[in-house]
Amino acid sequence: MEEVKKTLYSGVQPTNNLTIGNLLGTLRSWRGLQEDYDCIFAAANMHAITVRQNPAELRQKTLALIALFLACGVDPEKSIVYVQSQVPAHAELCWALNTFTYVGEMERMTQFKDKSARHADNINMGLMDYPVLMAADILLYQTDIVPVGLDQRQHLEISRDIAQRFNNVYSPTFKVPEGLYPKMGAKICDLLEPTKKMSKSAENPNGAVFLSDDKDTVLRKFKRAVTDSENCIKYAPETKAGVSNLLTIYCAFSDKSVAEAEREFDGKGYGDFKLAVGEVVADKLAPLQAEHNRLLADKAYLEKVMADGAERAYKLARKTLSKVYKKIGFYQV
Ligand code: AQP
Repeated sequence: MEEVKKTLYSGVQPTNNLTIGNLLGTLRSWRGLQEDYDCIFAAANMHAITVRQNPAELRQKTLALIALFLACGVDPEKSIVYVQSQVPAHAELCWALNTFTYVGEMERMTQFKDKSARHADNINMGLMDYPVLMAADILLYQTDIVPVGLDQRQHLEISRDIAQRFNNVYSPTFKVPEGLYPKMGAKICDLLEPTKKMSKSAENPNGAVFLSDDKDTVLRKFKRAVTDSENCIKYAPETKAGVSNLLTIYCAFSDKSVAEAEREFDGKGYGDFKLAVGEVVADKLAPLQAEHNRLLADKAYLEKVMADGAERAYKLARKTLSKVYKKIGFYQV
């Protein structure tokens, strides 16, 4: 008998340029997870428009993100790779789930508060509704597991709450998903402000290492990374945020433990340490960049992957939506 695998869902917004935070927080685990789960990976372009985007750029970045998924080892024959807006059920389920979500809890979301402060001229309803759309993304596919960075934990908790509320009012309809956070790299911080998360839309691009950065740029950014005046390479996130962040990045990219890295740099200065971190990151990014560029040159193939993925996702999503519509009392076509 064929083994029934659990379903895994994750998405990334096609905004700005992706950082090593996005890679370590979620993307790089995807290749291996495909072996154990039925995976669905989305370019979350409906989430992206909660902040104003240039249309041509959004289209280009969406295609580039699909290429990046594949460059990271996602196999479109095994996993579903698609663009969120090509499956209308996301918007439809989001609307229904809005009626199970309270304004007060959306106002308390950390990301909403951060993004409202950064985009004070455009605090739109979509920005506030972001977690409900994310709940719809996950719940539509009867997802068991959601691999994400720690910044998304609060949103995942809300997805679970919404699923449970709906299930309690009607009858079991949605699976209640679990988060999967990487052991190393669940929260990569900004190189210049190491108590804040590294973000693709960072105000100062020198604080973020982009997946497209060339070796010189990577080395320069690590050289300027904020540390402290102790000249001691130890992992202590509470008191040595900068050094601890660099150690995390080093360990995640070199597959070494923190203890091994601390021993390796025992007695060395921050200059040598930062250079070593920069080298390991740049060396790991180079083949990824080459594969990404190779894939980007084949637009027809990428569009085919998107079309096939959308078709497969559409069928699964429709099944759940139809179940929901039946329970809430909607006529269906
Ligand atoms: N600094 C980070 N450390 C670890 N994981 C991270 N993720 C994001 N930043 C870090 C994880 O990357 C995935 C995709 O993120 P997203 O595209 O949904 O956007 P985000 O979480 O809002 O990330 P950014 O970089 O801050 O994007 P912008 O600036 O566009 O809002 C998620 O799994 C996330 O946890």
